[in-house]
Amino acid sequence: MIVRSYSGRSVAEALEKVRKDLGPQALIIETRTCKEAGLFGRQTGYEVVAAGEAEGETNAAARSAAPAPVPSQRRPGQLPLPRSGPAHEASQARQLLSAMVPEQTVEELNHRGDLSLEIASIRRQLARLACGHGVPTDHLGATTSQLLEERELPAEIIAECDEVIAKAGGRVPEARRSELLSRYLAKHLRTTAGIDWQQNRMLIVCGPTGVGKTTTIAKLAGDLVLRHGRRVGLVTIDTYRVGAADQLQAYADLLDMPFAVARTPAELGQVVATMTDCDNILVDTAGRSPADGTRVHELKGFCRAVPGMSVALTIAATAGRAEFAAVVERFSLLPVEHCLLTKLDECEASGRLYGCLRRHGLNIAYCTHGQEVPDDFCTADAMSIASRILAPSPQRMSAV
Ligand SMILES: Nc1nc2c(ncn2[C@@H]2O[C@H](COP(=O)(O)OP(=O)(O)O)[C@@H](O)[C@H]2O)c(=O)[nH]1
Ligand SMILES: [Mg+2]
Repeated sequence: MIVRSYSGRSVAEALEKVRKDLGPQALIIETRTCKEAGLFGRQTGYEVVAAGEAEGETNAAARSAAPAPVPSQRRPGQLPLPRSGPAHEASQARQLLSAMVPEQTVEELNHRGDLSLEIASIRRQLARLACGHGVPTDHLGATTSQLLEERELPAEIIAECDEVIAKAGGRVPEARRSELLSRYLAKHLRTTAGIDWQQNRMLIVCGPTGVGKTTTIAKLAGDLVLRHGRRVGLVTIDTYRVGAADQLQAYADLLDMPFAVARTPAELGQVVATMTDCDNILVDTAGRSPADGTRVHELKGFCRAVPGMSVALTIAATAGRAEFAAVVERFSLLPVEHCLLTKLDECEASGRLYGCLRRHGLNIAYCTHGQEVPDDFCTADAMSIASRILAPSPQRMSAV
């Protein structure tokens, strides 16, 4: 196994050199931009670091030189004990990479344009881990990297933050680093700063039990009536839990709004048809556990019962990674357009939350940050979500 570096004016050009020299099965370890003086005048160039078999190295020889297979008793994700030597590091990286991500060959990467840069960046970070270097944090400094780890920001995003600071070099004063990182992190979140209530006349609010669906509907209704002067009707299809309808009815009475219960999709259609004088109709649902596929399926019937019904998924900011993924997966049966993020006030692992939101690419419309109706609620803002990760101490969301 040999590791070499190739440069070109584009990634494709550098990859072509890799392919010619090491063949199509070469493993790309790193792709980076470079602006070295005299290399390409003022243009940005690309450098690709690739590993492959040396000329004359037979498959048999390569096999005999290969590291011993990973012992089966090693837990998934656990790294092999570090040994030294560049050749060993390269093969170690290769072993880990092939276990974690499907190998990309030069030919494949040639067809993937920008994606190749992203894949190479992930590989670079994994290779560092494999070689015992850990997450790169040299440029972030100990205090910031410790804070990001405490807030459970995923390792690959910490590495990105390190690169952001590295690229900025000495140009950003210490005091503005947090802002720079928050801006970078915010850029990768999808927020819609509320819902366009002219376009989305009816909204059905779904999500797991106890995440705050009913409370959030009351907050939305309060905002629509008190701040936007719209006439709102409330409907619940939550007939599973004793007292569930009473909870929403109490809010409807308080805000002087029409209220109805619908037991079936057909009833929902009828009820909505009677609320012609309402500018907006908000529909509450019973909580569905992510494991309860049948009930989520039932919800599909309600979502389809009325043409033009928009769907919002409510997720608690306190959900762990696995729970978050399970909720998104289960509710993807429904045509979800908006995300309502609740309980931000209870979320300490703001980095973990950020990782989940970014990974699942949800359109976050509103955030809630307390039990008070209608106050503890605001339109979603990517910068406020991102800046929580770098705030010196747990920060309370303030209403926008
Ligand atoms: N801390 C906090 N609690 C909330 C928030 N939203 C709702 N809750 C509480 O979560 C609990 C469940 O709320 P509920 O609306 O009944 O949840 P549902 O089962 O999804 O309808 C109640 O005690 C709410 O007061 C929030 O943003 N922050
Ligand atoms: Mg409820």
